[in-house]
Amino acid sequence: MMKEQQALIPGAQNPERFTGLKLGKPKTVAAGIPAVWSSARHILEEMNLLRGLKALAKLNQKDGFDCPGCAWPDPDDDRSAIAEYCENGAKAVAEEATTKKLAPDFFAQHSVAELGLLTDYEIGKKGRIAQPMYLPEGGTHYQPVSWEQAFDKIGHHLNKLATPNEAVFYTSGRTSNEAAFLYQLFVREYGTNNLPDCSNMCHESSGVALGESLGIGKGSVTLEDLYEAEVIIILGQNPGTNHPRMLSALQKAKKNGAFIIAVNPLPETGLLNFLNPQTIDGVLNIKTHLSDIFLQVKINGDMALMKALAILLLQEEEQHPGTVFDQDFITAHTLDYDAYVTHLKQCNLEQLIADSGIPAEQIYQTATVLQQKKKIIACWAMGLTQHKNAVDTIKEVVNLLLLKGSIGKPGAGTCPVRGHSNVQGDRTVGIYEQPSPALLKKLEEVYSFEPPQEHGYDVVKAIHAMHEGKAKVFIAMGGNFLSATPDTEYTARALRNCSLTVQVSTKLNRSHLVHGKEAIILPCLGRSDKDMVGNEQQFVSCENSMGVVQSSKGNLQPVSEHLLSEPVIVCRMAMATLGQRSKAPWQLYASHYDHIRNDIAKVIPGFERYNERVRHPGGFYLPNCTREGRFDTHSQKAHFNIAQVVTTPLAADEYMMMTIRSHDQFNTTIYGLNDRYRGVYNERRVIFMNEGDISKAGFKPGEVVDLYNDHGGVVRVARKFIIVACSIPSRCTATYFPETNVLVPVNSVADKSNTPTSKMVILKIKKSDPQHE
Ligand SMILES: Nc1nc2c(c(=O)[nH]1)N[C@H]1C(S)=C(S)[C@@H](COP(=O)(O)OP(=O)(O)OC[C@H]3O[C@@H](n4cnc5c(=O)[nH]c(N)nc54)[C@H](O)[C@@H]3O)O[C@H]1N2
Ligand SMILES: Nc1nc2c(c(=O)[nH]1)N[C@H]1C(S)=C(S)[C@@H](COP(=O)(O)OP(=O)(O)OC[C@H]3O[C@@H](n4cnc5c(=O)[nH]c(N)nc54)[C@H](O)[C@@H]3O)O[C@H]1N2
Ligand SMILES: [Mo]
Repeated sequence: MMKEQQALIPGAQNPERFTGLKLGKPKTVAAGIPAVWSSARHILEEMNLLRGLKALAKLNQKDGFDCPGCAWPDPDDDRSAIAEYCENGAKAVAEEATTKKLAPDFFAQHSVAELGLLTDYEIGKKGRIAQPMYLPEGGTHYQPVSWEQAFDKIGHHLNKLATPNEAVFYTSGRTSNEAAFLYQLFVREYGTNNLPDCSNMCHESSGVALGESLGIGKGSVTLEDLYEAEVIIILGQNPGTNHPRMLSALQKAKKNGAFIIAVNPLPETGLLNFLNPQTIDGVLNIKTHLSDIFLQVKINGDMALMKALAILLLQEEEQHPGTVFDQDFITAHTLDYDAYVTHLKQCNLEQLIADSGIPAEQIYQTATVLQQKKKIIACWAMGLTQHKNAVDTIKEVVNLLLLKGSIGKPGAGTCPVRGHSNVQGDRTVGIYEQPSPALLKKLEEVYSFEPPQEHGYDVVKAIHAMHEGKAKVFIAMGGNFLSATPDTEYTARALRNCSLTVQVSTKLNRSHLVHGKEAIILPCLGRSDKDMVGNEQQFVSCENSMGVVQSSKGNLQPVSEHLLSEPVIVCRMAMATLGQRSKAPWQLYASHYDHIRNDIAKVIPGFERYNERVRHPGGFYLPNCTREGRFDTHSQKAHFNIAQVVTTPLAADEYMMMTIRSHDQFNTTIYGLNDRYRGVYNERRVIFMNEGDISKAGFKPGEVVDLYNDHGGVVRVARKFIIVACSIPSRCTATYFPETNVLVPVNSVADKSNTPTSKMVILKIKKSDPQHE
């Protein structure tokens, strides 16, 4: 018998309302002219043509602003003068640069409870928040508040806590280097390392795996490497939707002769074919065929696949020594090769192939390709990081690269493709709940205060701490904590337990509506906004997925005169909280961002002459030991990792669910209701299933079902999803994030990285309960 799910918290979940599903054929080619139309439509819905053109003209240009979409790098050399962006970058800009705004009268007319009845799509379409807002204890409506009063309230709450560890300071990955550095400085001077960030739910597993295996938690390749690669393996990533500009890089690699292997449970359109709208070929409908081999892996079957490939390569190497593996590299630079070989010999190849879900002949074919190649790049994203054994899976990918000596040389290496446009930079400048002793020592040296040594809460630990009343004040620098985190109802309860929740935001979202006893919204400038301090225009900087730091300078008139920049907000929050006891020059930092960069240069390695180098068109590369052929592990060698494949047995009526992004969303921001490439229109409450599974279970496509997860003694329910048949391995299913976050158990996390297992949710599917119609 299933136990009842806990009572619902009003407004925590997207309403269970259908919007009218229309199905089309999944697309076989990405981008092209439909993408150009889609960009134009989204821009024109939010602003006039002039403002739209002005924004797009500076998007990703060397003197312009960094796209608020993904972290894919810009070319070092020439950039397209008119269109160095993609369809989804244009949507991200449309969403941010909208001229719609929410003035205080909007909040006076609509209670918080009423706003909670809107879908995420409807909430996002309301516009930019135009003024600081405050929700008093017991209040039903947000009211305007001055910046002064807002900061005083925050300072007051923080200063009355029993210990600084009762406060949590979250960061989302759009925050600039300047703002992020100041934020961690403020938080550590205040006295805690409670700095969870969106990385904890995103590429944390990559950071841990790469750090332990190779000595740096970042990828090693540059765009040039992609152009030179002989093989590019893309695992668990949907670049056509989430990193569309990567397709141009793949196209170029392909023209240079690269062989592309895609590993995914879904035949994602962007992995198949590409029409580059920025080239004549694309406009003339001449497509580039991208993947040469598509391996339709079972959810979490990647580690088994990697091991099977390694075994086949080993067999060949043993027959023809020195022809398959790079023995010189292995001897000079790695540890535990012999142990790894012994381990491979103990594995059962047939079982591994079965666990991967891929036909044996395709795996043999792939091994034959890899056998002959020396320059291999592995790219991956959330399809590898959000699983119980994610860290070991990524280390297994690294094992394969090490066997081939495909690391630390041109055309080869690791490429974890980051999500948010500055998520990598935020970590580089100190947003981390487990700071290194070196960082803390530097802070002490430069600022003469004693930073806290004890590690802080990551995202999952922060949720538990708030739930248990151990954390009482929650402050978010961007993001949408409630909707992005697992176990929506549990997290909602955690946030509601707080005495104060503060959101520094551009747009309204559900985290403003599920709040602590008191709540504050601080509206900030976005990437595209012109940031004036006094009479001088300021710029900030960001680090992309390949470790390039570049300036970002918005050029649009902000929608409201009451907005402040994130760096200024942090300075004023710090002054209101720390007052005279602070050792940092907050006033100076707020007066010109060069002062912030001068001090980042003193504290963070790799930022020497920051102000000078960030002003070079295109910015500068941060140091990267792996790229330079060194491994900064404790042994100064790269480590082969030995781990067992873990399989998750499913009962006869159970399925595995991955929560993925549609083509019309940026995380919890829903741009539209279409998922064009997958042929799903006007509806997000869908569950993708294997055709055979649908009939075996007695369902029909189009039928409405309820989804259940039973983990740790709690049964979670997400009601009303429409079955859509698609090409996906048997027993695997997919739904959109964040609608099904309610089903992701907060206690189901990846080993070592503590990342919620958002791509590995065990599911039962039942006909929809008519009681809930
Ligand atoms: N337009 C747009 N761009 C974005 C975002 C956005 O929401 N919208 N989000 C940004 C962020 S923060 C991030 S982190 C990235 C996310 O970028 P992605 O990682 O591409 O995003 P997901 O939709 O989570 O897609 C995961 C992919 O992995 C596959 N997958 C799932 N489970 C497995 C598995 O077990 N094995 C394998 N091999 N594949 C699997 C899915 O089928 C899907 O193709 O994109 C960034 N860019
Ligand atoms: N089930 C499931 N859950 C997931 C994932 C998944 O694949 N499946 N993916 C995870 C991943 S990879 C990530 S990165 C997280 C994302 O988690 P978050 O980063 O917390 O969420 P976002 O949706 O990116 O945040 C959107 C909000 O950020 C604010 N915002 C936008 N631009 C700015 C800005 O310039 N400054 C400030 N201050 N605020 C701004 C807006 O108010 C907007 O509503 O979600 C995670 N959650
Ligand atoms: Mo992410």
